Amino acid sequence: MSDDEDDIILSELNDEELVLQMHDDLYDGLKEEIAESVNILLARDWTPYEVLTKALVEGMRIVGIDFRDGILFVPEVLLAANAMKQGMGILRPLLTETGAPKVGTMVIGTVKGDIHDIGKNLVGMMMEGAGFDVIDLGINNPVEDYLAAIEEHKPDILGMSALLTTTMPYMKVVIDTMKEMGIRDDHIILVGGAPLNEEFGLAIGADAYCRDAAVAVETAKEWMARKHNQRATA
Ligand code: B1M
Repeated sequence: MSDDEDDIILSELNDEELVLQMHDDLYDGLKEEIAESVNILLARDWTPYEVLTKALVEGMRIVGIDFRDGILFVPEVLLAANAMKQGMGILRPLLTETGAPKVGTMVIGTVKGDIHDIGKNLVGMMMEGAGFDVIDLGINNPVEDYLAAIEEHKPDILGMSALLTTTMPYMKVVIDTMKEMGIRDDHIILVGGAPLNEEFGLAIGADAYCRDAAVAVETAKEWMARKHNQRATA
């Protein structure tokens, strides 16, 4: 880090400068600075969702571009991911606090072979904030983990996340197994992750593909309403 960067006093930057500085700090994996900046923006009355999307998610998007282009490597990206998680840790209680009555239960996990969890964690937080009980299975889940959690928690919604083109087909393994067991239609199945799209989601037999965490919440609510209507008219 240069002397110039050492001299930056985060609280003296205006909002726009601070957000750009956060993108740089995330890129450099500076978790203390990220934590400080998140707190500064919150103290300036930014909503937790704005801090999340404009500062953290956008910063990670930039990291992703340089990772793709071979400018950043796994160790640096891991540091960036840790800094992102530091920021998310501060936002988590704010995003999950809700006065809303419980609207349903979701089991969510990243599929087998895949250890990316930032996006999944965001979806979990936002779903909790919208009044869902969320059971997070973590990363690298074989079909057996999903089935055990479905059996134990009887969720309304099963959510799966995959960030790799090599792991996303595993979602179909889970759905096909549920079909074979005759339990597919007992649950709403939502899928997400950067390499997926709507076409893929429908092709593997999911109910919907969710582009981001906000869409996941909206989609979950829509499908819960449909489920209630179906019950009412049955
Ligand atoms: Co990885 N990685 N990575 N990586 N990594 C990607 C995904 C990649 C696109 C980077 C690139 O090349 N541009 C690329 C995949 C290429 C491909 O498959 N086509 C890649 C690669 C290649 C790899 C490794 C193979 C690298 C290597 O070892 N050589 C390796 C694989 C490890 C494994 O999983 N087996 C690897 C490792 C890692 C790290 C460990 C260093 C780290 C993960 C740390 C962690 O998650 N704890 C990492 C990271 C951070 C990334 C990038 C840079 C960022 C991912 C992220 O957190 N984004 C990523 C680049 C990219 O995605 N552009 C990349 C921020 C997050 C908020 O967005 O996860 O998309 P996202 O989640 C969004 C939506 O997608 C959606 O909502 C979220 C919030 O809005 N969503 C859901 C996600 N899940 C959902 C589930 C739902 C609904 C919506 O359920 C209902």
